[in-house]
Amino acid sequence: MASGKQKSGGVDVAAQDAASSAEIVRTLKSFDPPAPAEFSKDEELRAYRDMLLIRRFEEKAGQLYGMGFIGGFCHLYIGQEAVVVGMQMAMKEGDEVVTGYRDHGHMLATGMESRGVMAELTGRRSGYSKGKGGSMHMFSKEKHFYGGHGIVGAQVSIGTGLAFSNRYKGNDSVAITYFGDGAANQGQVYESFNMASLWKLPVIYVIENNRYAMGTSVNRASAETNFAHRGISFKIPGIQVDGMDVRAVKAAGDLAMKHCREGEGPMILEMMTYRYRGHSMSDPAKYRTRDEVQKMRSDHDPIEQVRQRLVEGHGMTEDELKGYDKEVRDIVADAAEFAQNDPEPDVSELWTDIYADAIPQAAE
Ligand SMILES: Cc1ncc(C[n+]2csc(CCOP(=O)(O)OP(=O)(O)O)c2C)c(N)n1
Ligand SMILES: [Mg+2]
Repeated sequence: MASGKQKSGGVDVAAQDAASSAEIVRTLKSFDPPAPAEFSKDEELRAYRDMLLIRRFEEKAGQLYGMGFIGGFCHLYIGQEAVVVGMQMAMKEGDEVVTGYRDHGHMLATGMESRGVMAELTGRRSGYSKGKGGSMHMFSKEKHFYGGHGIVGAQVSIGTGLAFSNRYKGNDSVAITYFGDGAANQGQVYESFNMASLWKLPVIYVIENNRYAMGTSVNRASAETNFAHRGISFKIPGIQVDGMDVRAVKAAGDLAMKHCREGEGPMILEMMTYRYRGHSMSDPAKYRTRDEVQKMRSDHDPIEQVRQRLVEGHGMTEDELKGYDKEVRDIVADAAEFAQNDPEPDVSELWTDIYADAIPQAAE
């Protein structure tokens, strides 16, 4: 159409375009993915133990589900453990976590008790929501864990709100907001991105790209499959991270925490990860091959990577590692035992925890 410099109502469109493009390039280039963190033996051991706890807990939850002790929805996190554990290692007291429905790993990583999480799964009164919430609805104010949300993407605006609250109060806490590759296509994600960037809110958007949303692969559902670039229009920098390597996650977490705490606004971390189990407990698994799953397990397992480094790099013996395995198995066995024997909630609990203030007529 027009050639040369375009003018529109006196506005220099070409100059605006150039400025905006330069800004986009700056946003993209401002962060190179950092090298994986150097871990001491203690840090490797912490990562090993914390990831193993999540793995064994989830395996047990899967068994209890099969035995009929757990009802309703249950989404296992097996395979993705390095993401929450690496991020947790980069956090400090007061930082908040919010996530979707694949949430047991996030809870355990924040330090919530295995007994309380398992008892909630079995619908018992000592569960985190008194047995009335189940897998997707647990919270812990003490551990700064804000759920557990079944509506895909809902946690993104909640996490942005947490960050707004931190900014308003003038503290230096960061809201770590986890969501999936599928959730990344939700509209409210982009409304949140806009506000977070505009107001420079301290929020880290951790996109757990496990390549599938239920049975739909990212390539079938997403026009742009590089989720680290999803913030470009909002001037939010993003990087892709090897989410199967807990050291890479920790290094990226450190970088993003610093960015947020220095008042630079939000950041996106796209974690390249993989779930080994089905989307939920009922999954026909027709959308991927067994070989694909097997290859991820044998070549990239996050726990095995740490195990190898502990043996080869830190001279730990198999017997020493078995001691950690046993400790974790004992915690999980205790939680399972507790969750099967704890009583169900009393019928009167049907009327509690519905409104902030109890309604007298309801109690009658
Ligand atoms: C608003 C909304 N739409 C659809 C669903 C049904 N649903 C549940 S999980 C899911 C897939 C989400 O995938 P992803 O965000 O990649 O997370 P992942 O399960 O891989 O952890 C869908 C579509 C829902 N719960 N909420
Ligand atoms: Mg997914």
